[in-house]
Amino acid sequence: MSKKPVVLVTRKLPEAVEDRLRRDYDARLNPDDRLYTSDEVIERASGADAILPCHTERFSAQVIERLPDSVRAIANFSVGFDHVDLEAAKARGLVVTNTPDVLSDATAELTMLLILGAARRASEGERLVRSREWRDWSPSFMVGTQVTGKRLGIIGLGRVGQVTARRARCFEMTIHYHDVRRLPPEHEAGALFHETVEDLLPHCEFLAIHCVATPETHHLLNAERIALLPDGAIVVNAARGSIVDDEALIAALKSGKLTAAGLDAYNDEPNIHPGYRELPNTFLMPHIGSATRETRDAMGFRALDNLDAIFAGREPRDRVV
Ligand code: 8YV
Repeated sequence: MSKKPVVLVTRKLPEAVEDRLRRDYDARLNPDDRLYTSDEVIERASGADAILPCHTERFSAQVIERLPDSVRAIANFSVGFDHVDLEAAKARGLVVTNTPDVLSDATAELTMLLILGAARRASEGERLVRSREWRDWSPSFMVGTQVTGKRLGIIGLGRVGQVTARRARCFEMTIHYHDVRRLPPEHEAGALFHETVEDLLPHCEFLAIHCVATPETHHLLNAERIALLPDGAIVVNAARGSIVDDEALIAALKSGKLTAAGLDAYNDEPNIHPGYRELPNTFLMPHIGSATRETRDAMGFRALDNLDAIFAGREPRDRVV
């Protein structure tokens, strides 16, 4: 019997996924789910054929350069791959894969939670009830923004963006979007395309960020662009923190330019900008977009399908490099 490929798994994965890993691979698991440093990843990858990491491990050019020669592939347990220097991976001849599609429903669900939580002041309300500070009811108590029937702008109408649009239509929202190019009508499903972000923003009573984090989208939502949003708009981000300029968003939330923000992705997670915590008009989640049992299983199986293909000499379905 031929030797099973050795796979370094950096985080604890769902049981069913680890069962399959143990069955088909010589799996180096992380039962304690300890966050490895880059040095530890490099060390533990000694003799491994592949690494199955999460977005919590960074593969910079320097890390990739120091990976043992045995490593042929990085099969990510994530749809995002901004934690991997793709140029360096390509130069090293590494195969890099991700897990698209399977987390679109969960992430769009979370986006709706952010929209509703930010609009209906869920953080404030929850805090009041839990702290026993809720004293009274009055017509002016905890009045928020209605979601139904509003205009939702989506930056990045990809897989997750399209599901968010579908869910938002159940709230009778009108969808506007910007993407690098206009989508075919079956994917637009009636969403109104805007050639530039600047064209889109004035239409957005709500703005949802769903684009990929790249050098081009770094701080895409900055002070100049926030100024183009209608006064009182609500911004949500379940994509990546780097797309937002924190200082600009916090200033707009403080000044009242924006009514609220719902965030699940931040710069420098988990050490987020302290300004977000201090504001009453933020609804903050700890990067749990894909955190459902169903989706986490599906992400693991998708990463394993990619590994299976690589070791069978087939093209993996989700190759990004
Ligand atoms: C995941 C995500 O939880 O898949 C992604 O890109 O941002 C999250 O939903 C995480 O990346 C798992 O590694």
